[in-house]
Amino acid sequence: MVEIDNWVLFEEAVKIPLVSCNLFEAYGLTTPDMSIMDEKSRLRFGPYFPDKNFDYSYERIKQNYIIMYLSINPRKKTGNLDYDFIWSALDIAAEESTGTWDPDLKTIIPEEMDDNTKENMKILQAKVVGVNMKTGVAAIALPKQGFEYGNLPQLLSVVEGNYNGMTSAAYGVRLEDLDVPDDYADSFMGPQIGNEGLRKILGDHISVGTIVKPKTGLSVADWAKTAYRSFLAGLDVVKDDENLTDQEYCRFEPRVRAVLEHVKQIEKDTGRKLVYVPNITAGDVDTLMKRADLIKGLGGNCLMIDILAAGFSAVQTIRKRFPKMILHGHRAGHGDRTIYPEIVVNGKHLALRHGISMRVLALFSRLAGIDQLHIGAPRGKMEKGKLEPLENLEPLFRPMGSLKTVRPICSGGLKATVMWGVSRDMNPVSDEFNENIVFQAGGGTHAHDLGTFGGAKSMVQARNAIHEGKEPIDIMGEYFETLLAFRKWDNKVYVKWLKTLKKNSKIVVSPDERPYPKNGKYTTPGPKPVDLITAIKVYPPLTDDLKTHRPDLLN
Ligand code: CAP
Ligand code: MG
Repeated sequence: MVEIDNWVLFEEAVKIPLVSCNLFEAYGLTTPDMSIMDEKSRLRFGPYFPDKNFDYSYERIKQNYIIMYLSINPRKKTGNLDYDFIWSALDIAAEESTGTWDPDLKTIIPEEMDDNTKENMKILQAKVVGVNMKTGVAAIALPKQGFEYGNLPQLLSVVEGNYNGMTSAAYGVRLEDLDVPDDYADSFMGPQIGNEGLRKILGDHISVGTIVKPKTGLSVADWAKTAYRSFLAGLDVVKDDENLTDQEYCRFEPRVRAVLEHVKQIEKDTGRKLVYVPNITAGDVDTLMKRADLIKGLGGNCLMIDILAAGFSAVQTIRKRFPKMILHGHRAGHGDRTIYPEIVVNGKHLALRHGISMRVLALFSRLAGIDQLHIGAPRGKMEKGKLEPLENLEPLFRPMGSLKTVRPICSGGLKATVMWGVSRDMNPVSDEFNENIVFQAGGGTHAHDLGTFGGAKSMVQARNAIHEGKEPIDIMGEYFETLLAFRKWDNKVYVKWLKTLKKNSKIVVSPDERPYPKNGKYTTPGPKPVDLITAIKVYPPLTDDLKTHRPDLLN
């Protein structure tokens, strides 16, 4: 049984902006009508009502306050939704600034209060500065003087603070978005390499990578061999899984030593630049530092941290100590905070928006100094569609002081066949490919019919095709790895390609075993295309495919 009596779920959905803009406008906020509050509430919440001289201009508020955009399912107090909603917003504003649950504080009686406290009290009150009564979003502006600059956990303690656990405030409250003043943003180190830096290191196209799979069980030798094959075939990035640190079955030190040796060898042989992403997440900061020092000493260029499991103090510390390393942020555990229930009432889908959005966690990560961050992906195993990853992308690129931008990582259940779609989906403004992403596939690389090397090749072939503006059908006859990927994972497109074949078509049906050279410029020829009669001899499964879809070609 679902008890919904006490819930007020807004029927109009919250629309999260996908491009950087004026958030007051984007969330459809209007000035709150404080006159609807009764005398008692006015007395209690007086300081948190903006007074009549309050300047509501977005830019002014944004540069002076940290603004929380909250979806609030108000606590039902009177049954008057407008009243209850504003009451909840005011209760949150009070809790996160100069108030507490009983406003009648006598810590210092006014006669005793020194001038500093008096001044502070005036400055530090949060204000409810905007509401959208249709979607249930309220903007609460917290004076920037209430924050310790450069201290991300302190920011979290406020904006992710007590309010969402307070029964008085709301039945479900979600931090949808956050605005921070430029000078506050600049008090953080932010990304040191960021999207632009990564483009310079890995090239002006999608970075392709893998997570070595299976998740647990590979010995050091097998793990390193898999990483080697992945890099050799052409992947830019090979990473530890989020749960792999220094377990007995695959120790950290021998693993990273073995992988970095391969990396150095391939870099030397080919002149390519590679990124091995070792997971340095540890139980204490000393060990974390030791692991990072080891990587640096061995010539590695990247450190991965499970940002939520390790915590933002750890991320900030690593950023400070290793300003020249690429910081890769894995978001394992975000779902506890970012995913909320949806219920169907009288056939209508209503959302109990609660917790914190991944978008805000992305913004935190950027402040803390992450250079490339998992933001989810459409067409895979994590998100339902493209909307949520796009919502998470925006704070990585929005103007924020002089902070660099962050390279988004799309990962989770992906494979080469969806790269075209994902790259297009990740463009918030048009249907053109967005090449400013890292595209990762674990299962999608190592479960390829030709194994890790072939799977990695299919990823590189897709990446290069996208860069050249080619579609899957244009290259399927050219690369056996791509053909096999589509045959396994996207039969519809595979069949579409079969339909394009002609009697005299020539196709490639043998693997490309060449190591990937710098900029993809091979000096030796790849496998030769053969006619269809030879092709079905070399790769017999093609016979059945042609029998089913193109019997005319077999006559
Ligand atoms: C992907 C992955 C990543 C997810 C995390 C995994 O493997 O290694 O951790 O991408 O999700 O363990 O699931 P597969 P997100 O490619 O085999 O799915 O990127 O959404 O944070
Ligand atoms: Mg993983």
